Amino acid sequence: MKRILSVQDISCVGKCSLTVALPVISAMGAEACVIPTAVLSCHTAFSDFTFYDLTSEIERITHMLKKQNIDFDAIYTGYIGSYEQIDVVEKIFEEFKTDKNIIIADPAMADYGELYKGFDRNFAAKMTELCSKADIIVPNITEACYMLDIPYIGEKYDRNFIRKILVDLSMQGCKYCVLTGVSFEDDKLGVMSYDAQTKSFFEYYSEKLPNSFYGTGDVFASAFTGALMLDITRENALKLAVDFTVDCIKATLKNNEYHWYGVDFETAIPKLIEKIKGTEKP
Ligand code: PXL
Repeated sequence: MKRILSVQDISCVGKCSLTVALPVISAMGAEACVIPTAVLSCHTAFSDFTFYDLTSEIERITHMLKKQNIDFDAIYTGYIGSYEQIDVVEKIFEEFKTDKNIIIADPAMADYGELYKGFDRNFAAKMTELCSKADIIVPNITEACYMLDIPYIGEKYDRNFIRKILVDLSMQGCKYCVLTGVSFEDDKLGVMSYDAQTKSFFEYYSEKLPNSFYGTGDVFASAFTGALMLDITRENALKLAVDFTVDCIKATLKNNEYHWYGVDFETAIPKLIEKIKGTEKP
C-alpha cells in the first residue's frame, strides 16, 4: 500500500486540511500519515479561533520517524502556520525526499485576491521558496499571483496569461505546476497544468457551480495526491480530482442544511471510490 505523509494543520471544525486529507486519502486506498503543523479550533475564515503552534513538535516527530526508518511514497503539504515553520517543513523534505517519491505542495495561503488571516508578503515569499523544492505545486490563481509577486488579476484573464503564469512558476524550480480555479467560460471551471520537462500544457474543466465554498482547494489537493498513488497519469489524476471536487460541491448544494465553512465531501466519497474502481487494471 502507498504511504502518504500529509503536513498541514488540524482545524477541529471547518472541513479543511487534515480533516479532509485523512478521510479522502484513506478512501482512495492509500495509508494516510500526518505531521500536524498547528491545532486550530476552526479555520481562519471563522470570526475567531484558537491557534496552537506545533513547530517544536514537528522537529521531534520528524526525527523519530526518520529514526524508525519510515519512508513515504508522497509528501503532501498544505496550510503551514507561520514563517518560521516553513524552514521546519523544508527539513521534512530534506529528510524524506528520495528518487522514487514525490512532493506535492499546496501553498494554502490565499484566495479571492487576499492572503489568509495572519499571513503577509514575507510569508508568501517563504512559501514560494518551499514550493520551489516540490515536484508538483497546486496553487490557485491568487496564490500564484503572490508567488510571482504580480497584482491579482481577478477573473479577467486569457489562456496566454494563465500559460505564462504556469511557465513563470515552473522557472522558480517546480517542474509540474497546476493552477486551480481556472475559468475561461462562464459555466466551466477547472485546472491548467504545465510540465516543464516536456514543455506541455494540459487543461481540464468541469461545471462551474454558482456557489463557492471553503476547503475545496484541500479537497482537490487531497484527491489529486491520492490519485497520483494509483497507476494512472498525472493528467488522469487531475481529472479525477476536479470531478471529485465538483461532486463534493453538488453534494453540498443538495443538502439543505449545509455549512458555509466546508463542502460535504463525505457523501461524494462513494462515487470517488466507484471511479477509482473503474481505473483499476483487471
Ligand atoms: O483550506 C485552507 C485552510 C487550511 N487551514 C486553515 C485555514 C484554511 C483556509 O482558510 O484557515 C487553518
